Amino acid sequence: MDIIVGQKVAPQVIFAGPMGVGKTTAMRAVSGPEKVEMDVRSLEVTQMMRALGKTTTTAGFDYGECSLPDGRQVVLYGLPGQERFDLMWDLLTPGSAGIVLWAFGDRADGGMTCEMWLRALSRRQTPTRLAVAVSRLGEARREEGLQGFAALARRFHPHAAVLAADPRAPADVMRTVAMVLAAPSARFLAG
Ligand SMILES: Nc1nc2c(ncn2[C@@H]2O[C@H](COP(=O)(O)OP(=O)(O)OP(=O)(O)O)[C@@H](O)[C@H]2O)c(=O)[nH]1
Ligand SMILES: [Mg+2]
Repeated sequence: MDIIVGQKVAPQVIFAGPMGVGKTTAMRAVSGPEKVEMDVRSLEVTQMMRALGKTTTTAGFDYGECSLPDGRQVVLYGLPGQERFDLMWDLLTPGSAGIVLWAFGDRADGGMTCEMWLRALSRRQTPTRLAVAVSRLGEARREEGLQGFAALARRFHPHAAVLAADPRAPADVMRTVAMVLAAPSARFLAG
């Protein structure tokens, strides 16, 4: 199949969230061969990137197509996490059926960064579905951690689904995509 970026043959789900959280990783975990990546070598390698062994960053967007276990086809777009590429955020979010916001569950500033993203996504005027996928939440503090992210997410979206997910695990990513598509659509709130 030829790739026609922007085709409307399937619901489109956006992967959003901060740099290094795992948007490109999640895309790779579930996409078939029809995918596009726009990662470039990062000039700046932060301490966090070094710890992750991450040397590239998405400068445009990721595009992938995945088949859910029930056979539905979904088109996935991954946004660049760095704010200097935020033109892509406003370009890609308006047409989507749902947004998965990936968040760091293991960082002190994880909630604050998630709030910054929710505020940026709330620029979208039309209703959409939202799921907040929290990565790196250890088993011990999973419930407590998810409650905090759920309270935050609902300030910005009345029907946000909130779950723990590992972007490296195909089953987790599939579940996240299925959950966002099952969630009710609504307009973003001012927060
Ligand atoms: N230890 C650990 N590493 C993870 C986890 N999730 C993702 N990673 C790693 O974190 C890195 C994420 O990198 P990317 O997928 O490029 O991140 P991104 O969100 O696309 O980043 P930008 O495109 O730069 O915004 C990868 O090296 C993953 O293997 C996790 O739950 N635990
Ligand atoms: Mg990326």
